[in-house]
Amino acid sequence: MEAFDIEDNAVLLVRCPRRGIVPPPKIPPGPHACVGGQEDWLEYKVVVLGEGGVGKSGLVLQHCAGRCPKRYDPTIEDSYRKAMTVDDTPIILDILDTAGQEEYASLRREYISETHAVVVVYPVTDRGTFERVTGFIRDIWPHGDSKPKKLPLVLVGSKIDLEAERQVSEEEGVMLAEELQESEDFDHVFFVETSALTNVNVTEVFVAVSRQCFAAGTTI
Ligand SMILES: Nc1nc2c(ncn2[C@@H]2O[C@H](COP(=O)(O)OP(=O)(O)OP(=O)(O)O)[C@@H](O)[C@H]2O)c(=O)[nH]1
Ligand SMILES: [Mg+2]
Repeated sequence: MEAFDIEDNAVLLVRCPRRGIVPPPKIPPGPHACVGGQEDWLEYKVVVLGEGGVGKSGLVLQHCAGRCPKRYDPTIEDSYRKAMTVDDTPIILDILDTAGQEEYASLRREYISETHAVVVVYPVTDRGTFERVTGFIRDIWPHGDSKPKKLPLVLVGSKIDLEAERQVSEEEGVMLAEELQESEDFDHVFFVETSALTNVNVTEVFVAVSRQCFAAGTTI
């Protein structure tokens, strides 16, 4: 992957239990805020999806706050805003960390309809989850329209620090990404393996998302 640059003063702006109920705090005006006519900033919405416990929050928190909680605390819905510079372009990613628990599954289609890009996570330590990825995506992807929505997709194989427990090879991840790409439902599919715990390839996920969004050409 080519070089990229994350600004030291990139900001974590929002963490709220239910978007829409707790309003995000006002972004302070300044060179790293996308308010008050800071038109140079591009802003994209990204939704992070996957079954419960696969490592979505670890990934998002490592990227936005530089930490991966060891204790499992199931998410209902958390929203973050993270500024970074990718390919000399300052951007803000509006990242939605979703619930993997089945009781919230009905919200997933709604998220897809409102986003610019999707990150889908499975742990390399769980073959069952990996084998359900295609079905999981098919369930939430828009169907039935004469022109289904095409979105960029980043497929993430998480928890690679648990190498001794690995059940899914990197090659299988690559093959799944290729199959998804060939299905033509996606604008672009990027695959990467990560560890949120040891901070491996976490930034790469969001750089890839940003580049896919640049390529797609739409912003908020
Ligand atoms: N070893 C290891 N553990 C991880 C990693 N990422 C997350 N975990 C752990 O896996 C458990 C679940 O991680 P979460 O990130 O909370 O999972 P989630 O996908 O957000 O789960 P839901 O919010 O219920 O959908 C936690 O105990 C984390 O500490 C990782 O990269 N490596
Ligand atoms: Mg979570």
